[in-house]
Amino acid sequence: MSTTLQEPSVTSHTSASASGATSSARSFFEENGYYLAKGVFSPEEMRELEIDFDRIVAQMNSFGAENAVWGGEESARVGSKNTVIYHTHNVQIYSAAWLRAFMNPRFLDVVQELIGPDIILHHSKLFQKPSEKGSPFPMHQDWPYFPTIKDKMIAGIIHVTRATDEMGCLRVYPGSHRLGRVENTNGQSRSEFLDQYPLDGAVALEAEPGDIAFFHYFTLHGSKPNVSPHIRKTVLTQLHPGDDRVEEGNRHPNARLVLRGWNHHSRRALGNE
Ligand SMILES: O=C(O)CCC(=O)C(=O)O
Repeated sequence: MSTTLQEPSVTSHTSASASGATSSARSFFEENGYYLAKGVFSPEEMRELEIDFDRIVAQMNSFGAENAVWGGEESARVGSKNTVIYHTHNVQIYSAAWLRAFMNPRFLDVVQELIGPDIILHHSKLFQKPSEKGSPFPMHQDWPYFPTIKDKMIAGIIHVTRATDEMGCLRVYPGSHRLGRVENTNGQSRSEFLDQYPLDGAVALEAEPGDIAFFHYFTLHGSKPNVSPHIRKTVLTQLHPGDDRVEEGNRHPNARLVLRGWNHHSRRALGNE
């Protein structure tokens, strides 16, 4: 497939403060398929949240946490051998502080700017990329994992620690959300299409604690291994507007948490699930 994507530039990105230029957030997001919101949470708030982050990882380990490194050829090609990543879905089932973070008005104001006033948390996901050996993610689109009827799903990665390129920060191809649904792009099976989008050619979104990297679920994204002496800690939120919903029969964990506004698709049967 031929594309009209702009030339990638490593470690360049546009940013805006949570309080200031949010009106430009939507236009930047619509143009580029991603948006890095700077300083949404304060350093103090992140220090508090990091305590619960570490507690979640310790609790997972006490139950025998497994290495959640992706299998498959694509993952091996980007250096996943002998790497480790700790992961759990839905941190809000562990920690009230994290649930409060998802309800934080500063967070929701930015999300509202991007997807409107009805905000549903589909799921959240903790990732700890250990120092020296933190696993990479091959380039992929997210839609194959939880396709929705209106394709309005986005992710917002909340940075608990700094994430530099050496630490395996998120990398994106600006404008790739315009590709729409491309088959076989989940990043876990061999894809000639994804060969056109190597990790090296993507823009690295380096971030500080409290920054949030938002991206559309069509946006091609991935990350390199963490080869630094520092641990990379993030919590990803997967969000959609209240007039969208995942397609019938999708088996991915779905929290259906209404963070703001209304879920127009809720019905009695879902309440019983
Ligand atoms: O956190 C990262 O480095 C990437 C995560 C990711 O691509 C995903 O969960 O879909």
